[in-house]
Amino acid sequence: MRILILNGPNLNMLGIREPEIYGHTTYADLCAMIQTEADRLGVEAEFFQSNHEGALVDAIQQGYGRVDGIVINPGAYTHTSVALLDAVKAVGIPTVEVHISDPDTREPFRKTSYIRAACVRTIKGRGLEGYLEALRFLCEK
Ligand code: CA2
Repeated sequence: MRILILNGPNLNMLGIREPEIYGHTTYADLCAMIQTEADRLGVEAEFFQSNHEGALVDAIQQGYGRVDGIVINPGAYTHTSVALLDAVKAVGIPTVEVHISDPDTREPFRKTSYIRAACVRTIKGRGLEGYLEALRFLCEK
């Protein structure tokens, strides 16, 4: 089983800025944490982060026929991107939406998630542990 872990804009800044919201763990540490859980579960994890919407669409499309699940934190594109929604719908790969914070309890503009409609589950407000939960969920499906 192969799972694609996608992170959207600014998530490469994890652990560097806004630790009160996103914590002190860096993006590299996050990938290492997920890799450890993937090893424990016996699944292959593939990582990709981009600040560019089209690059994330390309990564989702390239998963077609190749990966069994996607874990995605689309960052701010959660609240703006019909293109990411369409990409997840187009490939039909079981996808879990993850947010470190709970966007529903923050500014009103964070309440909309376009991608949610195409996802099998949303995990939010659980910190980085949410990514591990998403991985376990996809493995149990
Ligand atoms: O809570 C989440 O995971 C979000 O997807 C994070 C996005 C935000 O736009 C969503 O509303 C909720 C922002 C990611 C920015 O990440 C940073 C990490 C460290 C420092 C600055 C930004």
